[in-house]
Amino acid sequence: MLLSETAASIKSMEIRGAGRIARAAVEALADYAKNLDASDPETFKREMQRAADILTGTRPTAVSLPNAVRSVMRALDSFESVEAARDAVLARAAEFVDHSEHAVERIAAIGARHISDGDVLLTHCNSEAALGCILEAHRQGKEFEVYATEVRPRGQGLVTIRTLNDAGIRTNYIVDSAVRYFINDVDLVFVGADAIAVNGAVVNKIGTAQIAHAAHEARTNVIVAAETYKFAPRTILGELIEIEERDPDEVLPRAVAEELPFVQVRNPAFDVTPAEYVDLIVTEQGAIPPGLAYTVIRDCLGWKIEELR
Ligand code: RUB
Repeated sequence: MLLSETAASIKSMEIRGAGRIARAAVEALADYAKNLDASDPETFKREMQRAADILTGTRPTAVSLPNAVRSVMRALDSFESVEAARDAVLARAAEFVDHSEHAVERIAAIGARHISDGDVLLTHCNSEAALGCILEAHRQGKEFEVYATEVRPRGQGLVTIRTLNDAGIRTNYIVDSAVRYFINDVDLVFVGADAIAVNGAVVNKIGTAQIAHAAHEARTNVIVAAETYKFAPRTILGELIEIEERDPDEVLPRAVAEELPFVQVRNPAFDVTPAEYVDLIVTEQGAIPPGLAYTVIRDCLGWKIEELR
């Protein structure tokens, strides 16, 4: 897919979910590098940076996107010719996609260990990593059922229930506001993440924080399934993760909104779940408590507090 097409598809959410967004961006960057006609390495790097900026500007919250793009762009730190730079970008992009796919498989294997026969799970939105754990437990022959939320306003829950249904997993489809009503029947909440801050706070689809709060109150464990590139390095500098606010039309048809001049529709796409409502984060490197988020940022992403002083 062309760079502009990929950027448009990410923005319109045809390509969605933090992991898929990251892989699509990296593939678009590789494709752009393959066809980029540049007279010298400096021009090549400049044009690549322009492409990288277009991709990272599409959706602001999923940190997997800038992390993935940065990991490919790091291949351009030193190079002698346009061809060498191109090869380095292509190799780094292929490596990222391969790593990402394996990470999801590894998370599925680790996360599935936490699911037992007879469990009732709840999942919110449509996370490849969280669903991976649920599908793997099912493949292993474990018997359980799932509650899946609708996910207003974009309805990602429909994608989730199709996947669960196709796998033959007993599923209850509920509106988002029914979570607290059912939470006492639930043993384990499984969600994904768009970003994880250094303090272990998890940014995920709007509604996740309410679910985690209800789960905490009911003493139901919350497990977050997230690749290490979902951790947000710049939060160690005190930067906050930007929460995307999407078009009001997604919530209320424009014609109706126009009849209500005193009403403003707010449509944040994500929210922040405090670390104290998260019991475990399952990464491809292993399962960690949220308090160990800094070690992931340091050891897996290479950001050290000491070097930032
Ligand atoms: C998707 C969402 C998902 C995370 C993790 O939001 O919040 O839970 O991105 O998904 P949107 P994954 O639909 O707005 O992109 O595990 O697939 O990376």
